[in-house]
Amino acid sequence: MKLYHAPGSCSQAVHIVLLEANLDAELVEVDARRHVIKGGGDYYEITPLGYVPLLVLDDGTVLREGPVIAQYLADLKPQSALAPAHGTMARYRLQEWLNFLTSEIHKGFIPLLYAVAAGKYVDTARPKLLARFKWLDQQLEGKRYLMGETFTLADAYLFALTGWAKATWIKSVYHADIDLSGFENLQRWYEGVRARPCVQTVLAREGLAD
Ligand SMILES: N[C@@H](CCC(=O)N[C@@H](CS)C(=O)NCC(=O)O)C(=O)O
Repeated sequence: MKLYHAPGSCSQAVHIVLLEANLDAELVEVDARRHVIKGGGDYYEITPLGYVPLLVLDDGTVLREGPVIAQYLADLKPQSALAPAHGTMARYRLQEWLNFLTSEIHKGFIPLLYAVAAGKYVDTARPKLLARFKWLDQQLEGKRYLMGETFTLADAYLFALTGWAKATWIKSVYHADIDLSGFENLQRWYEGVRARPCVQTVLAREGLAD
C-alpha cells in the first residue's frame, strides 16, 4: 500500500490510524498547497482532485476520502478496535462522528484557513466553528475518547483537525486565529491523544513534535 499524505493536514488522521493498526504502507509526502510530490512529480497526475489523503493498494486500486480510507485500514485489523464491527449501532455512531468531523469541523475551518481570500465570510465562519467545538467539548465531558473508553479513528481525525487551531505553523501560513483554550474537556482529551505512543511517532515523522 502507498499513502499520499501531507504533514499536519487531515491526512495525519490516516497516518495515525496506520500506526495504531500496526499496518505497513509506503508514505509518499505531498506538498498539498503546491500539489507536488516530494522528490519530484505532479500530484495532479496521481489524482485530478489534488488533495490528500489518497491510498493506493498493491493491486492498483485507488481509495480516496480520509474517513473512508481510515475505515478501510481499521477494518483490515479489527482487533485494533479502531472501528466497531459493521452492522452494529456503534459503527453508525462512528460514522456519525466522521460525518460531523468532515462536514462541520474539517470544512468549517476552510474559511478561517483562507481568511484573507474569504473576506467577511470569516466573521460568520469563526463563531459557527467555535459553537461546534463547544458542543464537542460538552460531548467529551466525563469521557476519555469520543466514543467512550476506546480510542477510535474518530479521535485520530479530530486530533488532526484540532491541531490546526493549536499549531503555530498554521498561524504563520494561514490565519486560523481560533482559540480553543477555554474548552477544558477538549484540552484534556487532546493531551491524552497526543500522549499516545503512535501519535508521538506520527508527530515526529511529520516534523511537528514539540
Ligand atoms: N474530502 C477530502 C478533503 C481532503 C482535504 O481537504 N485535503 C486537504 C488537506 S487537509 C488538501 O489536500 N488540500 C489541497 C487541495 O485541496 O488542493 C477528504 O476528506 O479526504
